[in-house]
Amino acid sequence: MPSIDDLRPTLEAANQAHLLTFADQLSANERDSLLSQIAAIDLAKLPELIHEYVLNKPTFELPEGVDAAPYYPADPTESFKPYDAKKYHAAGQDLLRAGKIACFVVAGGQGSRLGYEGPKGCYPAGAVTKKPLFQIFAENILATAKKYGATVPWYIMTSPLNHDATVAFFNEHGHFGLDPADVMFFPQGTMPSFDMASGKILLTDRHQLATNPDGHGGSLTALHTSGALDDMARRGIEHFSYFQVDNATIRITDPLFLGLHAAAPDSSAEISSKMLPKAFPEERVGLFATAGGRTHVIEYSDMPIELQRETGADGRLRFLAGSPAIHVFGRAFVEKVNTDAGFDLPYHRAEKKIPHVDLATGERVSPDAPNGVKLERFVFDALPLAERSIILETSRVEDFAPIKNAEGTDSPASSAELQTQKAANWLEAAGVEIPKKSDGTPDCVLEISPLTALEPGDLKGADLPAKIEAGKRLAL
Ligand code: UD2
Repeated sequence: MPSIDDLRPTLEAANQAHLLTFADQLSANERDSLLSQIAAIDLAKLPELIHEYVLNKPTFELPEGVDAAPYYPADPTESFKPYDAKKYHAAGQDLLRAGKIACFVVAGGQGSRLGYEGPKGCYPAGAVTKKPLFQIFAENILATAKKYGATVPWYIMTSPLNHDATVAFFNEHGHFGLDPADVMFFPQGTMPSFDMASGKILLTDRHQLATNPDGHGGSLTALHTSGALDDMARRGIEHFSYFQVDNATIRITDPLFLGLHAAAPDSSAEISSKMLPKAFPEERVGLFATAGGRTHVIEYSDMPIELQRETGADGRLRFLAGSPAIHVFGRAFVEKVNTDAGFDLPYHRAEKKIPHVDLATGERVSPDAPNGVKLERFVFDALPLAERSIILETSRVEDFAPIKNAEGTDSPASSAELQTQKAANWLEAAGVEIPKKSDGTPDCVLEISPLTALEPGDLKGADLPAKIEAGKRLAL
C-alpha cells in the first residue's frame, strides 16, 4: 500500500490532490481504504481523460461512407436476403447439443429509472406469476439444458454496488434449480465520477471516492479479468449469448441466431446482433450502420434526423435497424481483443446529480441539478472490431419486453402486455381459442414459463385448454 507522501506528488500532477483533504482526520482503516481506492486508478491517464470527456464534450463524427447495415430478415423468403433458415437453425441446435454455448447477462446497471432498490434481476416481472427476471432466465437456461442434453453455463456480471445482494438472492432461491457450479458471478469495473466544472474526482465521504459502474462495455474486460473466459475455455464453450437483465422475453438460446452467427458465410463468428425495425423515424434507439466494411451502432442522438427520416424505394426507413442489445459473441474474439494492445473502447459522458462531500466544510451535499460527469463504455462499440458481423431481424413480441421505467413505454405493464401477446400467439398456433378486445389484443393475462415451452413447437402435446375465458389470468 503506498503512503500518503508517496501518493501526493502523483495526485498533484493529476490535479487530484484534493482527495487527501481529510486524510489527517481519518482512522487508520479509513485512510487505508482511501489509499487503496486511489491506488486502483490509472492516474497517468487521468488528465487526458478529464480533458477529453469531462471538461469538454467530445464531438461525434459520423463515420465516412456510412450506410444502412444489411440484415437477415425474420422471414427467410424475403427477396432482399433469402436464406436457408432450417439449415442455420439446425447448426445452432448442434452447437447447443455439443455443449458449446454459454449465456451471459449484464446485470451491473443501477436501474434508477425504475425506482426499484434491489438488483434489477430481482424485480417481479412475470405477467401472471410475478416471478423475478433472474428466475425467468434461469428457467430458460434449465429448459435449454434439458432439451439439448447439455450443460449451459451462465455468467452473471454484477457491479460492486449489487454483487452481494445478487449472489444472496440466488442462494436464497436455491439458484432456481440450476447447479451452482454452472453459475458464475463477477463484478464489473468502476470509474471515478467527476465534478463537471473542475474535473476533480468527487468524494462521497471523507474517505470514499464517488464511483460508477464502467458501463456494459466494461463487460468485455471483466469477462477476461474475472477468469470467466478461462472458465469457458475449460468447458469447451465457443460462443456465448449476451443479453440485458431488463428483457423479460429474451430468447436466450435462439438456435437460428446461434447458427447464423457461427456458420453464415458473411459472419466471422465474432459478434452478431439482433435488430428490431424502428417503429417510427424519431424512435430513440441505437441504429445499425456500416462504414469501412465494418458494422457500427450509432446512437440516435448522433445520427442526423434527416438520415433517420430517409426512406428507400420500398417506402421503408433506410436506417431501419434499431438495437435491442441482443448479441452473440465468439469466445475467441473476446479473448483476442483483451490481448490486443490497442483494445480501448471510447467513453461516453453522462451528466448526473452526484451527492458528495463539500471540501471546504466536510458536509454532504445533495445537488438538485447535474453537477457531475459519469463515464461509461458501451459494448456495441466493439462491433467495428469484428471482421464480418451479421444482424438478424427479430420482433418486439418474440424477443423484447424490457422493464426500464416505472410507467409507460418499457414498463412492467408494457412488458406484461408483450408477454401476454407472445403467449397468445403461441397458444393460438397450437389451436387454443384466445379472447380478444376490440383492438385485437388478448383479453386476458398470459405467461408461458420457458420450462413449458422454449419455442412454439414445444407446446405440441402439452396439456392445453381448448379455450381461454375473457379476463382470465393463466400461467402455463
Ligand atoms: C440500452 C441501449 C439502447 C437499447 C436498449 C435496449 C445503451 C447506451 N443503450 O439502453 O440502445 O439497445 O438498451 O434495451 O446501451 N449495465 C451494466 N453495467 C453498466 C451499465 C449497464 O451491466 O455499467 C447493464 C444493465 O444492467 C442493463 C443493460 O446494461 O442490463 C442496459 O443498461 P441501461 O439500462 O443503461 O441501457 P438503456 O436501457 O438505456
